[in-house]
Amino acid sequence: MKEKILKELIENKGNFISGQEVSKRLHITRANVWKYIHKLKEEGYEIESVTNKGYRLLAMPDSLDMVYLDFDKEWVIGKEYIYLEEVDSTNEYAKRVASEKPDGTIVLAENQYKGKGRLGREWRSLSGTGIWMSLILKPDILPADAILITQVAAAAVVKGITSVLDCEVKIKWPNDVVIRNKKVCGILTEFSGEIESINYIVVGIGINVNQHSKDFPDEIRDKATSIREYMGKDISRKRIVKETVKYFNQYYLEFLKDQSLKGIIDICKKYSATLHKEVRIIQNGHETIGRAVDLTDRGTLIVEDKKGAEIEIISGEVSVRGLYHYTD
Ligand code: BT5
Repeated sequence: MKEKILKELIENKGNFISGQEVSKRLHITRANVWKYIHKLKEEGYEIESVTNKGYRLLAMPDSLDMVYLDFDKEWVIGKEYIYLEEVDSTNEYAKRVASEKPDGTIVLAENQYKGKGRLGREWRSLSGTGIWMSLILKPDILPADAILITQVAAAAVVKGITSVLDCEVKIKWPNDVVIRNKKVCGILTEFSGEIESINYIVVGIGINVNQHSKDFPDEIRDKATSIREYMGKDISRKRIVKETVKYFNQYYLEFLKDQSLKGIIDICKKYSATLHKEVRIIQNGHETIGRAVDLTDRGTLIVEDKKGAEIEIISGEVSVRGLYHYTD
């Protein structure tokens, strides 16, 4: 019921809605309307109450609880939205519910106590400061193509952030987004499927938004950053979620339509922090040093090694000179 009242307030944002009308429409007493308004105020919504006029929403807190109310009804991504105060990991949660949820379901949590990166690494997810979300996808593509979704997500994150803020973000292939050579976002794509078909893909996106540098633990402080650190002020997470979801929806549908990443790869190239740099790649314990020369339309990286031979990298650990600890 609280959500319904909030929806009424949001749809009439800036204008008064009468308590009596709301009580009639939602079939609850006026006292109950007041009770829910009171709860919303406690959660940080600024609501003005004036006798004979009713209630008027002035400002919303930065909770990501109701952000889906701002989503376009036509979007596939975010049609179902699961908001959690706390979870082990949104990717793990998404995998637990994936079989019964539709394509495009979003799982978002304020806090993750076991946020994870690739290869079982830890993802630090300080409560209420970032965007910790996973998307459940059920595309009709081959399992080998599931990894391409990481590029869709990276393009959506850079477009999502740059459409809201004048912020210099780049993509470190394949799954990081960086600001001023430090990591601001990590993407983790996991999938379940058979040889020929996909049951589901879960793509997890973690974006550091309002952390201060001191909020990052010692071991990552010199390679992690937040949007706040770049902008010098707190940033609304809502708009970034909305725009990222909007672009993800657009690129995902484009990708499903043509089964091609062409347009998306153009964005990844434009914002690349990897191309034309010296890179060090570790694959199956083997190290290659070379220069990143191209990104293919299949989302793979072409590296020219010291002897001038071109190698196609599909996945692996990539260090880019100048980023994180790879500076020597
Ligand atoms: C990633 O792995 O970058 C993927 C991170 C995905 C996080 C999202 S949040 C929502 C969803 N639910 C989850 O549980 N996960 C996803 P990888 O490339 O392996 O990088 C991990 C490394 O990044 C760690 O070993 C640290 O060095 C560093 N790191 C950890 N937390 C960080 C943070 N908040 N900001 C920047 N770097 C971080």
